[in-house]
Amino acid sequence: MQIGLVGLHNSGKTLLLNTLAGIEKTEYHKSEEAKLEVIKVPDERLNNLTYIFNPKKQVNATIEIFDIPGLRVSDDGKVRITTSFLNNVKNNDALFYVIRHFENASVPHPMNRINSLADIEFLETEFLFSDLSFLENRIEKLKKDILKRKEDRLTKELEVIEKCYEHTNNELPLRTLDLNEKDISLLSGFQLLTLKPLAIAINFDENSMQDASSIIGEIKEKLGQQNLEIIPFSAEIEYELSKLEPEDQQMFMEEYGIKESALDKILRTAFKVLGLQSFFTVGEDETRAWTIKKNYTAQQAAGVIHTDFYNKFIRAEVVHYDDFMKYKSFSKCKEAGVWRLEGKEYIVADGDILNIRHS
Ligand SMILES: Nc1nc2c(ncn2[C@@H]2O[C@H](COP(=O)(O)OP(=O)(O)O)[C@@H](O)[C@H]2O)c(=O)[nH]1
Ligand SMILES: [Mg+2]
Repeated sequence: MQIGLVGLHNSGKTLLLNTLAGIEKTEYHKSEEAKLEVIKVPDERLNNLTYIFNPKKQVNATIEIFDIPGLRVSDDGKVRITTSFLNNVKNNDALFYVIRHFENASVPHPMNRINSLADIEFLETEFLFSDLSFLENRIEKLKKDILKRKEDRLTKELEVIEKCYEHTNNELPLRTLDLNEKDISLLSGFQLLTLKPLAIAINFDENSMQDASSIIGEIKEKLGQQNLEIIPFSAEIEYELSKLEPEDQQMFMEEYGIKESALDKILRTAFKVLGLQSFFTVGEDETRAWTIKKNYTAQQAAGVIHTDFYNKFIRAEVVHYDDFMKYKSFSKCKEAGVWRLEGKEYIVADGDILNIRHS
């Protein structure tokens, strides 16, 4: 599962990803290469479990983030979508737009403007066009095929594709269309861009940060997507912050009037948008957060730990983190009746602590 950072050139994508990965500015060149980093997902629950079990090591869940080279001005002075850009975007399970709202005279914006709403609309419109032209071609092809052989499968697909086409033609992203699971699995191979789950991070500077919430409110209203996750942050401040010792961080944040680093929020949102969740395993050797998709069964979750655990699964011992923190030991959880034995069909909840019994 991979989330892609999408935006115009110089919006702060690489600085954000390098800060998340702990890479110093001096260590990277501004080569505009696509790159993938595996990033640790912070989780306070896991830290608390480590505190209780005091194991040899703690292993956090990870997330893959892909830095897509941003759009630049081409020879005719316009910013144009390229095929390689679209292909890079298609390659991701979810998208994170990184949108510029910082002033920096030495770093030109490709369209010479600081207008976060316009930049979001630019991307959304291009992606809508891309989907629309794909859907148009698909409809044409399906109609031809149906003339040749009237298969049920083809007419069903045509129905779904036409529904998508109509929605896209009304300039609405496919993620706002009500689709059932069957429709979604039918569409999944097509890599439709506006169907990909989306979150937005807006990169403010220290002067505009205090207006962030009103600007974001306005953007949500204009886009008509109140549920869209839009996170304000400052790539530059986060970078500076990440280089400080913990005792100096508080003072630095007060100076800029920010309460907490936005990096955790960005990672948690990426995790959520990808439809991922965590379960934990605990013991003397390690406490560990594992990444699974929502609705995974106990047996599927066991398979993430080890294929043998999937094949030889007998039962899962389950205590939810919230229950565990009330009693702080498995024996007390048993006495209180919150420790359970579950079978292979059990749907794992975010924050379950599992111990897999296998043959
Ligand atoms: N002042 C200021 N400069 C920033 C900020 N974010 C990024 N930059 C600068 O903008 C330039 C482009 O950033 P980069 O991350 O390479 O952009 P990308 O093209 O989206 O990958 C770099 O020189 C950054 O230091 C910010 O929040 N404030
Ligand atoms: Mg870059």
